[in-house]
Amino acid sequence: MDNLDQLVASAMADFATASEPAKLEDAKARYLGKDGSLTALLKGLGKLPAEDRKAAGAAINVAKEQVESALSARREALRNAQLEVQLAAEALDVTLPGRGRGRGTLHPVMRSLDRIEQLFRSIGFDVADGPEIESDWHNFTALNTPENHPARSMHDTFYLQGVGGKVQEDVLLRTHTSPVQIRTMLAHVERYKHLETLPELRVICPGRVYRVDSDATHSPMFHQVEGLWIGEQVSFADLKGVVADFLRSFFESNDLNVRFRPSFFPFTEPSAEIDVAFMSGALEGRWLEIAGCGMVHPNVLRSGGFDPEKYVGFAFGMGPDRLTMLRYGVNDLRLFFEGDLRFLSQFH
Ligand code: 2NM
Repeated sequence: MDNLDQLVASAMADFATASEPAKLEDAKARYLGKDGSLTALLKGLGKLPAEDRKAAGAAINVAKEQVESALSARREALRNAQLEVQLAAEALDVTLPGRGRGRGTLHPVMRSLDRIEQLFRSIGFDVADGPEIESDWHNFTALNTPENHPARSMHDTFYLQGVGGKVQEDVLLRTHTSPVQIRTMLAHVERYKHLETLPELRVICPGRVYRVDSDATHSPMFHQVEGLWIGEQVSFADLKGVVADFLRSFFESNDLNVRFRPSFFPFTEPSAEIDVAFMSGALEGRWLEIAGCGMVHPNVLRSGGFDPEKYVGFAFGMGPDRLTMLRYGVNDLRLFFEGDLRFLSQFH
């Protein structure tokens, strides 16, 4: 049957030119669908003379099988082609180098604190910390700061609010790390109360402190390191030696001038301001205020549980933020607290 062969050839050609699945299914309908030409031929079998029916039926079925197998071959070819396109679009270049993961760096102030701790540990100091939310007694009263001292005013100190938003006069953000010194003194005295003479107490207290103050050189949160050495024979000369030695180690410079200038703090008597002058670099020869210090006031020793008739001590306080600025040549304190990685990642 010539026209059956033609029909098969025409179906194959239509399938081959169907460029996408929907068009292929349209072409299939034209041959195998309800109104398709092959379907029509099968329906017409009944009208043939009985003796022709069997041969014609067999020939039509052969043609139908050929069309069906051409159809499924084309379906698979289109599916494969579509998969190729999708794979090409979603291709990953597994040979590209990874993006990597930054390991991060220590904050420059934390690097200074690590250095400071290491240097003081090497001369026998312990490192202590304590709460940042403090009682008025630990932050002021125990440190010989009288009831009407300006540092107690709302202007300098962050007081906490209790239930109902009412300010709690007694609860505050510590304005210095000295309350940790008080806590450490009390714990030391308690720990060694069975001894006739207490072992020497040498401790530094690094940490965050808070004051109501904010400009290019003041941040409402900043850092402090306070040191304390209590014993039976601790002198102002010891204080000078420890501090001057520390500063020369910290700045890795032996030509560093250190001077002590009389000053006042409620918690020390006598008290002094500590200045340094670098002998080279941008700040050469200029005296810079770097720390405060003094002999611990008898009232403070008593608050810490020490008998001021028997024990003496020195204390000092310095700002690691300022020390870090000097060490790295940073001129704006706020850079430390803005969290800008372009700045922070420069310190390794
Ligand atoms: C300073 C200056 C002078 C200081 C005093 C004490 C304590 F608790 F032992 F009394 N700790 N730190 C002190 C003394 C701090 O900072 C400028």
